[in-house]
Amino acid sequence: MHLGRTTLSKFLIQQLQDAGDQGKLAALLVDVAAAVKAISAMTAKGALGGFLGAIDSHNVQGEQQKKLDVLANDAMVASTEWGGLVAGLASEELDDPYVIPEGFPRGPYLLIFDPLDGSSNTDVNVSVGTIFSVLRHDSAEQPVVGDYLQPGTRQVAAGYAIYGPATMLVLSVGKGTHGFTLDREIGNFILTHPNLAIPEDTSEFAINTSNARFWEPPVHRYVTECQAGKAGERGRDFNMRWIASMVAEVHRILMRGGVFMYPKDTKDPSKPGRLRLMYEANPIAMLIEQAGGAASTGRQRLTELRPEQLHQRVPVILGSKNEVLRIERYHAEHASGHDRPYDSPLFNERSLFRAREFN
Ligand code: AFP
Repeated sequence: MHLGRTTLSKFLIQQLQDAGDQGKLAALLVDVAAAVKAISAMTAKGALGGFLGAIDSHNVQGEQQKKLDVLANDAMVASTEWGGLVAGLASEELDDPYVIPEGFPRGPYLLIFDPLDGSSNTDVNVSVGTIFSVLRHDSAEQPVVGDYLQPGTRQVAAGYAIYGPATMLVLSVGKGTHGFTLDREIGNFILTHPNLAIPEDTSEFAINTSNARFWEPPVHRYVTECQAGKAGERGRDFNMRWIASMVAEVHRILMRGGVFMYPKDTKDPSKPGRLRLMYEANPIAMLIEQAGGAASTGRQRLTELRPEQLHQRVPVILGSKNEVLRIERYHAEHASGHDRPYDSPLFNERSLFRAREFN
């Protein structure tokens, strides 16, 4: 790989040459990249483009939509609906899956996306992103909602764009996680961060601490220990970040390690977490795992969760492997009534609750 020279298209041809789908997955990812360039151009214009502010409509989540939410969604649909690569689309901004219009051929993939994640940050000029997930649909039939409800382990590709000081595309087709930087002058994504690897340990955590009163005990235990620093159980100081834009937090973790938590809380019992499984948690979890990190609900590997609804929410704990393992252990110890150090007899070889072994 020639750093600074390999384009996204060349990289995908190399990574998918044995994929056996006549290059359709590579072509779909190139179409997604085209939508990302359009969204990047809109976000970069800010107030000058007339793209800021909210509109008088709400999405299926009941959230008021920003102009850019809708424009980004339109860009993703317009770039991918026509090429004969997808059987259907699903979006945070669309109540139901998008049916490919008559006259456009259908293809073997389902594309699921959050067109603009972190959009509450657009009006304050903080980095936002687009998150996407690709699943297979091998039937010639029109996909129904159930066809989208596949666990994250079935993803054939996942990625995000981050619209920051630079626009970057970070993606995986199951062979590692790789970062590309947009060269605006020539309109190409150039490979700048091949084979991203998350450090197994970290001293940096990200969580919205204003929700502390709603957290479950294992999360309280973990955050309290981090805040206790050198004098506490962890014997070292920790740093905290919260940007309120998941893509920005995840990008930092992929660059230097860390742990991101939007855990289950009691703030709204009807919601087991804030983040959505299909188009936020699962694609990000694939990228994190492909970079050597871990992604969990706190109680199980996130990508093994069997989806039940298209817009369902899920608790998310992801990042540096050893910290995610520790938080899972705290959940297991709490479940067994042993919120004590790991040397409890319950956690010997015969234990019922053992931390997940990462191979
Ligand atoms: P928006 O897209 O509504 O801004 O939500 C962004 C997000 O889903 C995720 O990107 C952030 O990590 C999280 O919400 C921030 O949530 P809080 O606003 O509760 O901190």
